[in-house]
Amino acid sequence: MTAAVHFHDQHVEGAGGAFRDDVIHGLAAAPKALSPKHFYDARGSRLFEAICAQPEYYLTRTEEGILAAAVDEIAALVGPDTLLVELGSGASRKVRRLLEALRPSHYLGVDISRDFLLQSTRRLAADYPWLEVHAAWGDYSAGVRMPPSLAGHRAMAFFPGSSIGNFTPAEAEAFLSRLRRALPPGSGVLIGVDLVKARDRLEAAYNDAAGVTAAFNLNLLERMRRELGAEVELGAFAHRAVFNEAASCIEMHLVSRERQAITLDGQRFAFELGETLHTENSCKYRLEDFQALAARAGYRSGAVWLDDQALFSVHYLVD
Ligand code: AVI
Repeated sequence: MTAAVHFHDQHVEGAGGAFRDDVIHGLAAAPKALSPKHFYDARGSRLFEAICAQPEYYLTRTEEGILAAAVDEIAALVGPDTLLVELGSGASRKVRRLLEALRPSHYLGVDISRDFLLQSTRRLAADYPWLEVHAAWGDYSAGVRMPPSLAGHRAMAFFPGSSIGNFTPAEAEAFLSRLRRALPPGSGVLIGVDLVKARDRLEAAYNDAAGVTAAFNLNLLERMRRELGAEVELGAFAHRAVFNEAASCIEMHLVSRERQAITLDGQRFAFELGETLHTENSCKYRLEDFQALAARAGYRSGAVWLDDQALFSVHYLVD
């Protein structure tokens, strides 16, 4: 760790331990399911960056366009001398434009992928010597914890990419409400939310022609093999992403191509032909439904920006 980045170790158990427990629990469940947070080991984080560059995955570039157009307005709303907290900071690319316009006094990146977090916060510290850079290694979905040295700073949480969509609406509401309680009064949230649109467009974004999303999904099985010593046949599973209209979510699954089993720690988890392991929900909102959800969590809408095709929205929520 270089002196320029203040590191806060907030991971609760060894990451491998949490993964093992969740995999055993998820494979024993009916239907079988695993939290999407486990996608993001170093390889998964790199694959996710590659997904963001795929032509079908409109989310990233659309959100970046919205942020570029709105950044001065955002800076005026937020004001100077804030603490910018980035949730799921990953490569910390989108935040750069915000940092340059807002000139916050402090930055805190929170991410589950330790190596990725360290690399990206070190780069921020090198590129913005006027900024006090903090890195919290942990699972923000379990609740954001402010490092004691940063408590009391008026903050703006930046939660881009429609990662809120990876929670169910009930979980999203609980998450926002916990986030509001974790941040000092008067803090805001700048959050990217993907919008409901035609099925074809949505499904194409999660079934890119280059197969990057498929590799990202299948990487979960590789992680099981590599980190947990699971016996699993990668070629015996296929990637599937479909829009569940009733739930307004893209659902990702790993579909068993045959009758088979995954063996882990001496336990055998049988799969029927066609049976799936549900790996992700990516919920899509109507504008008014998301605003109502945020209101139930105690936030009012300070501003909302859309692209000209209304594919994606960026909301500034105020306490
Ligand atoms: C991080 N999250 C918002 C992405 C999404 O679109 O739900 C993860 C992802 N899964 C497949 N492609 C991208």
